[in-house]
Amino acid sequence: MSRTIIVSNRLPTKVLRTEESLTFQPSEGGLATGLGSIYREKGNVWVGWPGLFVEDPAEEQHITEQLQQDSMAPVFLTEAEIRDFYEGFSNSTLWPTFHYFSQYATYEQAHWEAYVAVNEKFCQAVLALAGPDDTIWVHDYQLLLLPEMLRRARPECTIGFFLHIPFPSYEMIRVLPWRAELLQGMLGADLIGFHTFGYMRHFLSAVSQLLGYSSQNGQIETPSRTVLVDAFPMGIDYQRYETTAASAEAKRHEAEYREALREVRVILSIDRLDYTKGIAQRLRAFEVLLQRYPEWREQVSLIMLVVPSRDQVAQYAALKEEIDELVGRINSQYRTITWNPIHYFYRSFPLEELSSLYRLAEVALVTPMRDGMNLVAKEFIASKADQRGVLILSERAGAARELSDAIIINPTDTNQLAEAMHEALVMPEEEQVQRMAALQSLVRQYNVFAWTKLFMDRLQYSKIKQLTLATE
Ligand code: GDG
Repeated sequence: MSRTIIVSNRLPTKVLRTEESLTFQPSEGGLATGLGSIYREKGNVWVGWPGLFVEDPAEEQHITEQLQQDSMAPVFLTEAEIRDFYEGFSNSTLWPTFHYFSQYATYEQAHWEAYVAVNEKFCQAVLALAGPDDTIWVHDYQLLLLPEMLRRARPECTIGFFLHIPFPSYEMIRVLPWRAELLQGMLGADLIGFHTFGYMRHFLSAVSQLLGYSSQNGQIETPSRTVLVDAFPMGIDYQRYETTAASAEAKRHEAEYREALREVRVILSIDRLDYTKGIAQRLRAFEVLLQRYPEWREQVSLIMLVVPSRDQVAQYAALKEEIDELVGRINSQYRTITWNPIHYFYRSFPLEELSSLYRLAEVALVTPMRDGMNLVAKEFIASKADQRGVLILSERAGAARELSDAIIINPTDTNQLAEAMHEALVMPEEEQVQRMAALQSLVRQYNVFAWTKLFMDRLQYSKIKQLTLATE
């Protein structure tokens, strides 16, 4: 019987070490939910790093056995590997380059070597499990070389690859010293998926200009094989957000917050700490709103959640300081005894509280400089039972391709963003409902389960096509 193997940098369960014991904490992330129904099926497995360093072989054995019971296979990484492969090549070379922040990118040979070695380590872990007829679905920018490594060892396997971040223009990719190896690595797959057609077009162009392989209708001819490329915009577990937002607990939290805020209207902002998310620009735009429209002072507050992330990387620490300063400056200038312009939280919240904030907010600001998709935009939409509320969305988030009923803005245009906030705050209810209803029907239909099925169906199709071409 053929099986499906999911591979990603992190497992959908995080293992934490406390003083005397280990805890296994399942992730609530979108990917874990979407692929949950696949990897838990009999015989299937998810391969990835469990999130902690292990030196004791007995402990390694214990963790492996525990994870195995829930269809997971760990790849253990050392501290040096996390430093050079993860913080180094993945997050200091690929992440900035793929998000058009090349000024932040470093090009270290040692980081590249660690990246190759860790992709090889993942390859060995998958090969220990994979038979010749199996289907392997590899995820994201940390594992760009893995499809080709697997292909060499298992030529008959069905291999899919999905990139969760943008694929940038050829002009960005050509800067990377290891550009050809990275593209060749991805081309080991039978099917390569992106969030949008724009990213797919950039990929086809890079492959053609750097490797000389032509393509037609999303089908690349390499000297040895045909590779299909397509767009699969990722969705969320709509029902989960809808139900959680309607739960008694979410309503209770909302009532509590409402009481504390009195009549003040709420604009919401939720992100991981990342320079790609446009957090500082958003704060400046909120300041412009307060300057230009004094009537909103004491009437509107910005609730801003920033979830700690990658604070070992220098630019992230600097961004944190910039945000602290901006919030401090704006609050000290405009606050009154009874009103706080910005409520800023640097920590993560449980889902029920997140849902109550989605309920509470009249406006959501999702204004990244670049974002592969952005799931916060979709979660806000799913949480709006009464269909009131306005989404302000950056034209450079993948989600903007689908969510055209949002107010679409250019996140570097501070004036436009401030005007969009004003427009959202005065938007008639009828228009809000009209827009939100359209957004909801789209996000409900193209949920994460539809996304998974679409990709898996297309992957099986790509293999059948490959076999037909081979016998012709
Ligand atoms: C990458 C790509 C692409 C946030 N704060 C809390 C919390 N969150 C959850 C949100 C959302 C998730 O984190 C963030 O997902 P995004 O899609 O917005 O962004 P990335 O983490 O950068 O993800 C992105 C995604 O992959 C999928 O392909 O869309 O473009 O960069 O689900 O709700 N969750 C909880 N508490 C918080 O405080 N529980």
